[in-house]
Amino acid sequence: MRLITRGDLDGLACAVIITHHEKISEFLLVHPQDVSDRKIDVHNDDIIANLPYHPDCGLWFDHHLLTSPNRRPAGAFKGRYEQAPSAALLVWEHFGKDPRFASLVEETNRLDSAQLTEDDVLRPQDYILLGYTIDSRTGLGAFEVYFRQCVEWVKTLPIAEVLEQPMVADRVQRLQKEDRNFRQALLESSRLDGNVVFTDFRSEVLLPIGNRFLVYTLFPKANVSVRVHWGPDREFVVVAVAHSIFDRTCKTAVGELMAQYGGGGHRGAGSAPIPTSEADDKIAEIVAALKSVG
Ligand SMILES: [Mn+2]
Repeated sequence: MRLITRGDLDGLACAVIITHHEKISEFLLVHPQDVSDRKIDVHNDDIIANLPYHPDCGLWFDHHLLTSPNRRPAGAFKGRYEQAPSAALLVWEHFGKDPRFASLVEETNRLDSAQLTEDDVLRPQDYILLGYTIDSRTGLGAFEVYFRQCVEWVKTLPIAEVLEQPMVADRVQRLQKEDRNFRQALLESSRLDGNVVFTDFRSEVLLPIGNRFLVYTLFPKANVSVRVHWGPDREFVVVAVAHSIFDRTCKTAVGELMAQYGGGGHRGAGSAPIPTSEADDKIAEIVAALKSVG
């Protein structure tokens, strides 16, 4: 029996709980699009968690919005699908709510649904901090080894001891350094325009990376962010828009706004690829729309 999941804290928590209850011979970490596009070979005893539905699987758990009809199960399926703060919560409930995983699930809920405090962004602790280290940008091969290790540690050790493992501590250190650089880059490339914090990373040779919520701690007066950077080979400009997780007053349905520009998303976040020649006009339009709706 294999577990097919996503490489984030929610996927990790699902893996911890599922492997505690079922004999899993192999983990597969995959991108959600590859499941939707049916690029993954799925067997009838596979468990899929925190990913879109695949008709060949044996058990399925997910909580993400089903955006395309091809992701919808045609009839009955085994497992659980509903809107919830995390897939781990559904998995935990399905397997009888083992109290030893209660705080793992609670913290996974908070991170996966971005119900975070400023401290969770600036001084993250425990499972939230571990969650930030689960990041596939460091190269997939090494990442899979790390993910598997974390599953074993989280199953057997208290979270304080998980964070003391050299592999984890090393990633935490790297994250902290990355966040310092990211903060600098954000401050240099961002400005507040009414309720909008606008960040233009087009002049950066390498796209700065770091905690995506950091911008809302630096610009607490903004209720929405617009971030602009180059797409691959500078063929187009990517505009990414997201509601602030601290000031939740933004009234714009972001996915719908982005759909007008050939992109998409959900209510709180979305993005669109904009042709380079039209970029400045379209970006100005998007910012104006966000300011007028408020
Ligand atoms: Mn999730």
